[in-house]
Amino acid sequence: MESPARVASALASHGFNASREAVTLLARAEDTDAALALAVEAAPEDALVLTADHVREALDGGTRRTAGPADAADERRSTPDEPSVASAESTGAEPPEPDPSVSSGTDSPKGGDDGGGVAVEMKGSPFDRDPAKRSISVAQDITGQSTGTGEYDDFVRVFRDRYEKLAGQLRGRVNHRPTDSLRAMPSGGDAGLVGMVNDVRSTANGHWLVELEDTKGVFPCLVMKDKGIADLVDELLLDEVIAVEGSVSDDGSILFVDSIQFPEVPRTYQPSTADRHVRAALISDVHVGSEEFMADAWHRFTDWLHTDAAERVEYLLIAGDMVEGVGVYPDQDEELDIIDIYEQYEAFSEYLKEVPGDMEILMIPGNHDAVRLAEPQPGFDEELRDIMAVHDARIHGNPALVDVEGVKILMYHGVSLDEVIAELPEEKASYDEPHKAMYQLLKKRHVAPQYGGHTRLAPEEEDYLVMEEVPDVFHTGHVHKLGWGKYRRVIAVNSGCWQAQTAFQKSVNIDPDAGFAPILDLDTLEMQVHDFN
Ligand code: D5M
Ligand code: FE
Ligand code: ZN
Repeated sequence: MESPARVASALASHGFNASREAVTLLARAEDTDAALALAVEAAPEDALVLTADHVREALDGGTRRTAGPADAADERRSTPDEPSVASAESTGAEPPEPDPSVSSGTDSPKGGDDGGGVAVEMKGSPFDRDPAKRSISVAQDITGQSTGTGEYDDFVRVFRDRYEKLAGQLRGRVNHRPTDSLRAMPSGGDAGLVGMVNDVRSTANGHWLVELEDTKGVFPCLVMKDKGIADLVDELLLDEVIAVEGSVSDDGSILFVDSIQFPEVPRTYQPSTADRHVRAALISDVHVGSEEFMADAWHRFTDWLHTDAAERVEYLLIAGDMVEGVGVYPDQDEELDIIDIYEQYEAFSEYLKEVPGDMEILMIPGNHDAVRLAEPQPGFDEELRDIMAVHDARIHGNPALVDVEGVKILMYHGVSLDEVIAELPEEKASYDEPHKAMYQLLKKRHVAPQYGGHTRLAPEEEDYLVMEEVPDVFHTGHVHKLGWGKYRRVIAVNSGCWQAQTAFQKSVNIDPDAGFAPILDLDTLEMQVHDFN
């Protein structure tokens, strides 16, 4: 059989978004190129999507319609080459795919009976891939809303908004006293404070002094080393918002901390699920244009998307770094395969054409993409959208909160993960377990708490980086490591990449997980990772 991905790509270059069945029919034709030419020739001029019916009509010349109602006729393949499945969540393997594809096994092209050499078999399919059943919408996205000018006042406003939003989540849990009233407490006593972490330093005796800031001022809070909560201090990042409780010294100058609270995902959080068996592929970091972009693994992935095994995979979510970009890191040009940024997007668009035309694609930018680096990053501009117009992919900003059939997926590229991993102890966040770094972000209810290091911030009307809602799924990339797990029932997945190790990564010992596609069941929230190496 011809590579379905190649067929899809060829159809796309004729302007057709093709359904998976259409592609499979053509890929299985005896002479795929001839069949392709026939289908393209015969398809109605105004058809945007080339359907299996169009292909059948073209190949049969309208004379050999064997299967029942046209819409139900659906080509199936048996025993697709299933790539190896890395592993499933600890809860066990994913529920066995109902295997309605069980074809009669006579799925080789019949060939030659009508002189065209492009005859195909048709069988009914119980699958229902009705796009009308899909629903995907975006709840939060900076795209088109950016107003920030980068003035001092904008920064003040965005940090105030962060404080307000996160303090709102914490205030009900402690007896919050503003910093000015703490200072005025006549003879100390118990009190709580909700504040933004302004500074963390150790004292001469090995205790921790955490300075918290609210809208009235800053207040020193002392965490004693033997308090049992001292290891939480390890998790603190500057500019995150926490609550503390304890007792204020008699002179009102310091708060002795008994407990520390994070905004958190509620322990009882119950994620929502889709009402039908449908799946989404969650990937990121394609890096087209880099010499290390793994085109072969990509072809295997997109070929797989055309098989029965991927039947239920109806969504493709890409969390940034579509292309390698230019001038992102020193000496990056030495490893560029394509040096022009627009040509990189053109090439990316070609690779995207291999994806079945009947899948919904949604993407957000990353730090290698041609949008502003400061977060929140708006979605691609018109010029880039035009280049990537295939599939009508949905293009949103970074981060974006997306509702896919009732499942709230927070997509964020993940630049802050470098920071979380650098700041926190190894067991709490590391490149080998990137999902644990994501747990920290969930706990802090902010995708990029610490400002001023790796993470660049664009001050906007409000802080778009706060997780106001708890997502059901948190999807990031950037660190090029694969890792997933559950944090209080929220799925955190960092999706690896499609770029082999670069010279820089080699120099710092980053060993990327490339060529994997995490596939998420939207009805059970089970994860399965497919290896396309
Ligand atoms: O980043 C991929 C990963 O590698 C991410 O963890 C940052 C790190 N990285 C890659 N190149 C560099 C350079 N030159 N300096 C610092 N950190 C780097 P990505 O943004 O996808 O390339
Ligand atoms: Fe990347
Ligand atoms: Zn990145």
